[in-house]
Parts: sequence; C-alpha cells; structure tokens
Amino acid sequence: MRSTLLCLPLICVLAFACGSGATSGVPADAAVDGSTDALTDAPVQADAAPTGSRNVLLIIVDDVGAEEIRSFARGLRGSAASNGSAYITDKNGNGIPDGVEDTNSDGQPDGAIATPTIDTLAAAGIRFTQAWSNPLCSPTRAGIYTGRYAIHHGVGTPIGDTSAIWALPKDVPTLAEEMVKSGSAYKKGFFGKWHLGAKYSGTLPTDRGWDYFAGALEGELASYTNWKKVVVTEEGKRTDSQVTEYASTVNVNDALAWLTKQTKPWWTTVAFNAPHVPNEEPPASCLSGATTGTTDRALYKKMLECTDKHIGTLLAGISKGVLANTTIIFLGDNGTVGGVSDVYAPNRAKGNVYQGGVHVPLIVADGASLVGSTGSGLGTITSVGRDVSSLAQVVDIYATMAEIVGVKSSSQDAISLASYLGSTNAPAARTRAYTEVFKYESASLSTLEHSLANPAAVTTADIAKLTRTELSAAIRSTQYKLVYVDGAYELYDLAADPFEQVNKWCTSATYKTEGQALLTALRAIDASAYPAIACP
Ligand SMILES: [Ca+2]
Ligand SMILES: [Ca+2]
Ligand SMILES: [Ca+2]
Repeated sequence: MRSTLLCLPLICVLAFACGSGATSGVPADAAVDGSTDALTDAPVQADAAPTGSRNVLLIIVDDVGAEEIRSFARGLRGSAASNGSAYITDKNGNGIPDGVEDTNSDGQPDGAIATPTIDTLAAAGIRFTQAWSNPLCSPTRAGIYTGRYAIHHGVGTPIGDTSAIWALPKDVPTLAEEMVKSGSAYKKGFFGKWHLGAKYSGTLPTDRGWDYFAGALEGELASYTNWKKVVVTEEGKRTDSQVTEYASTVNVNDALAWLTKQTKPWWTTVAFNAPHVPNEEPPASCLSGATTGTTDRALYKKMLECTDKHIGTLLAGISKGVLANTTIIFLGDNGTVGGVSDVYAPNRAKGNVYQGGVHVPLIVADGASLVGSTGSGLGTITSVGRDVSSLAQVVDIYATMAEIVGVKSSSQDAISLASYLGSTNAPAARTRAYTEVFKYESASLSTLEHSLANPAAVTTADIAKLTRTELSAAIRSTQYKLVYVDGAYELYDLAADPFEQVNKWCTSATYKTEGQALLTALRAIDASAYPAIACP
C-alpha cells in the first residue's frame, strides 16, 4: 500500500522508540475556576500558571481546509440539502461535494490526499474536528501568536495588501513577548512564513519576542525554488539571500539545525509556505506517484503530499528523548483556495467566513506517544487517537501553548484546550466560536502610515481611528452558525446542512430564537461593528 510506504520515516521513529524520554514534572491540574467570561460564557483561566518545561512544536500549513486531510474529510459527508449545490462542487448533483464523496467505497473520500505523517500525528493525539481559523493568512497567524480576535489585534486581511495594516500592532503582545516578560527559560525559534510585517524594520519575529528567525517575511513566495530568505540571529544579525533550494526543505533543515542545538526547553514554529500558491511541481523525491497531472488541483495535492513528507522528515530529525517531551500542534491557517478546492465553490472557499474558508484541521499530538513512550505532566495526552468535536478557534492555540510553557495568558479571547488533553470527558471549553475578516479604507490607512514618526510602532489606538470596510464575520454554537456578510445576516443549521446551502435566518420560531441568541453574542464582541437586526 502506498500510504504504508510513505509512512516509512515515521515508522523508523516508532520502531526505535525508547522509554527514556525526559519528562517534565509540571502539575497537570492547571486552569479553570468556576467563573465564566462575559463574552463567551466559557470558563476563565485561573490566575496561577504552572511552570513549563515541555517543548512545543507548532506546525502550520498554508491554505489547507479540514476536508483536505482524509481523516477529517470522512466526517464531512453531510446530508444532501434540498435546494441544489450552488455553493459546493457537485458534479452528480446529489448534494454531497465531489471531494468528500466515496464513489468507489474504499473508505477514502474521493479527493483525499495521502498524508501519512499527519495521520500518525492524529493517532498520537487529538483531532479537533470543529476548529475555526480566520479566512486569510495574516489574521489567523496574528490570532495564534497573540490570542486575540482580528477585531482586537487589528490585522483583518493579509499584510502587504493596500487595505491591510502594515504590521502587527506593537501594543498587542505576542506569546513570545509574554514569555520574555515573564522571564521564561524557553528558547523560541521561528522558521518559515511570518506574514506579520516586512516593510519596516522592527516588525520581524525577532522584534516580537522570538530569539531566532529563518524564513520568508511575505505571504507568498515568488517560487518555491527561487525565493527571498531572511535570517535574523539571536545576536540580531540579519542576512538576506536569494535561495533556490525547495522552501519546505530549507524550513525543515533550518528548524532542525536550530532545535537540535538547544539546551533549554524550546518553542519551535515551523510555518510552511506550502501548499499556498504558486502551484508548482514539488521535488519528485517527496511524491508517491498517486497524483498525476498538472492541473492546479493536481499540483496542490502534490504539494500537500510533499508537505506531509517534510513534516515526517522534521519529526524524524528530532531525537526520541526530546520528542517524548514535546507537544506538537498542527493546523491549517485557513481554508483551501477557490478553484483548487473540490468541495467548496470559490465564493465559499478561502477568504470567506463560510465553512470552506474557516474550517481547518487542528491536531494536538503527544510526542511521547509518537515514540512509544509515556510522558507526564501538562501537555501529555490521555487516550490518544481521540476526536474532540467541541468548538475550537485558532486563538485557543495561544492559550494552550501559554499554559504548557507556564506563562499566564493575557488574552480575553483565547481559551486553553489543555483540559481536553488530560481528560476524555472534559466539558466544552467554548460554547461559541467566532471568526472575521475585514479591510481598512485605503486612503485613511495611507494617511495614518505617513503621519507616524515610526510606523513600525503602530498601536491599536492608532488604528482605532481607521474605518473598517468589507467586514464579514461568523459566530457559531455547536449546531447553528450566524453569518454576517454584506450588511445582512444568514443562519445555518450545521447539523442538518454542513455546507451552508439553506439560509434559515428568521424562517421559524426556532431559527428566530437561535439567530437572535447568536446575534447577541456577536454584538457582545463588538456592538458597533454588528448591527442589531430583529426578525420581522
Ligand atoms: Ca456529489
Ligand atoms: Ca474513495
Ligand atoms: Ca493561508
């Protein structure tokens, strides 16, 4: 079987598993008291934070919706909606998108891409099957690193666009900065795509709390084999170079070269540019041959397969003892691009607050399980290979990592997922999840940029003067989802209609009640942004 062959590097890791992994003595009883957050009704974190010593490996893949990872795709069959398939790709018209159908009944969705390493991570941890990102790169990344919703950190659309703020505002602390402030012993290395500031010095990862950076500052590479790499060392020395080696290979080699030198606990971020456009044929050495052709879809599938292979190389390059004391977090930063997706139509894919833009794969894995040993302390996982269908949002990764590394979360938006790790019956940490995307009016943005003596030090107070445009948002409960697009609301019953084909806003007493409850919660996040509209 092809997938077995692809598993080889990781099987090697598993085969040589040793039980001697160093483990931290972090107390597992962190986190919740009985109070709730005013905005989310969710439990608030307790003041006392545990002292961390467990490594964290954060792996981000670019533009990968949940439906692209076959184990997540299997849960996305859904039922046929009654009024057609305008929002999904559905050649046979049965209401089930092409990519998640299983027409040959082999147990694999038709659009499935072989990702054996990611599957192995899931088997060594928890799949969060209902995780939301923002619809675009920079807002999601800012959310992960700051634990704030975009409407609070100010990065509403990709940095580099004329309607986007040019850097993550200086007064919104990153987790790396919180770690520095708290005197954390952790070393923090960042590899790959930053996309939170490139135009001005003072806006790089090493200016925002990280110790070392090697990767690309912008959101999109010119080519995976001809791209601009920036390195900033711990001493602050910056080197720019033009690189012709495949970007993912460079990311993995750089990360391994750095983390294998570390003598303190570390947080390593590997943010692959892949499989974001440009859609390019990856090196033959990372392909199984299962995908042929050169359509955008075929190239995307090859790039994701290649990314999976690179994650395998990354994990195989970390010693088993170190991996045993490492928590691994894997996610996609937003949904698959329209036209490449074989599930969602372009107006429901990347860039939109519909499921095709924001439903992403999220896995938290226990490195101890990966190497066949048993870890202890916060960040280890009880009963691996589980699914958690409770709601999660990418900002929650911030709170989860903060708890693991022993830093108090300063975010009002992020809720730690740590309670799910050690318990198979943890109560839902969130009753609702939220996401949004927006721009700023370009002229006022430009005026602000030129009025600041130091644009690199832009703050949320500065950008509060700007006018947001094209704001769209969504908020959901377990079953229902309220969408705000073009100044109007839509309500979807995700249990009956997972592909959001039938708008139920105000169409029955139940839908009126559910819609208004979600609207109240949405307005609690920002009443000025979201109009109160009553059902007739
Ligand atoms: Ca179909
Ligand atoms: Ca199939
Ligand atoms: Ca992205």
